[in-house]
Amino acid sequence: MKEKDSSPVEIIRRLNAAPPPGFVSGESLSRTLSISRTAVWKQIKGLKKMGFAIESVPSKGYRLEAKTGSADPFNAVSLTAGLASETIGKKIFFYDSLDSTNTRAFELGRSGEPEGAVVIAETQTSGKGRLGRIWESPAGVNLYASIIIRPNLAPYEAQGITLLAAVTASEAIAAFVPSSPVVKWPNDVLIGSRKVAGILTEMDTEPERINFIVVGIGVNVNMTKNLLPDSLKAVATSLRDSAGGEVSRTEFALSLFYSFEKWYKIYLTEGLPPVLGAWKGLFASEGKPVRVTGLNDTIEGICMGVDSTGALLVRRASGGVEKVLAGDVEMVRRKSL
Ligand code: BT5
Repeated sequence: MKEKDSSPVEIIRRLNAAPPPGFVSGESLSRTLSISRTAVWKQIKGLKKMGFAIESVPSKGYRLEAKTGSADPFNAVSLTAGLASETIGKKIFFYDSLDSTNTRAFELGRSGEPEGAVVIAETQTSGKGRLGRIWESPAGVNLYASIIIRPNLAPYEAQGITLLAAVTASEAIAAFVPSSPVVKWPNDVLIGSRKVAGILTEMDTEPERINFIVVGIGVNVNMTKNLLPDSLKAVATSLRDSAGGEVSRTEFALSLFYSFEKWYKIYLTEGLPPVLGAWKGLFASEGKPVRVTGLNDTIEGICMGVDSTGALLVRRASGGVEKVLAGDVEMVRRKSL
């Protein structure tokens, strides 16, 4: 396979790093990248086509205009050029459209793509939620990302990764909105009581050992309600709703990768307790009456938090405490218990 040309990323990196007033001369780009002036000019033309707003001023050179709205492209070049993480996002597979980024990441995981590879799509035609549900994935406004990781874990330990992803997504979201996000067990991130992000963790495993995990994260970034079906308009929200204006998807995705890498390193060195501690700090249902719909039954009771593996604990009216491994939680009114 032909190696990808790294010059577009290198040019954006240099323009991003240029001190005020932000100009970098064509001559300096040509010299530092060891490409001809004509090649620089062609690359700049290509980058403009990708959506980068680059100003060219004779005798001064090239400058990136302020990143706002349409001048803030979201693609593999903008992401790679801004990457602050070492492993997560080092390899980015970016698509205009996919059925599901998780499905593609799974194929890539099976063909040996390394830990940290990320699949992103501008839209998903069959975005997946849990248990066969649909993740609405309108084009060009949100983040649909799947991260491949290869931790040395037993299958039963994978629940921890879902909690880790929820902590990560919440941390990244918190940096872009004024209100603090909360988590709903096991995998939703909410602003107020509305869902802003969902996580779908899938794994390729043998009985004793996980081969790889695909962590699918869907975040509503700049989506407006008119892009959602009526049934979700009152229960979903986006960063834009909360921030009161557009959020850079590139900046957000980079911050998500950075947080993910940070928490993943903590998890690999210290285990689940610190992740669980952070997750508990975001969990708003403890001590509250809940109804949990599992695969086979529904139970109601008081939420007692989670145990050391991340399983949900619910105390029934009879006093017995149930441990729930999978299901959906909703808050209920106390008098119905
Ligand atoms: C989830 O499932 O919340 C997991 C969502 C994971 C999506 C990501 S996107 C990247 C990667 N590739 C994929 O194909 N999937 C992952 P669950 O807990 O089952 O919630 C699904 C429910 O959330 C739906 O039944 C709707 O009620 C609601 N929903 C669907 N789309 C939504 C959206 N964009 N925003 C908020 N809520 C949504």
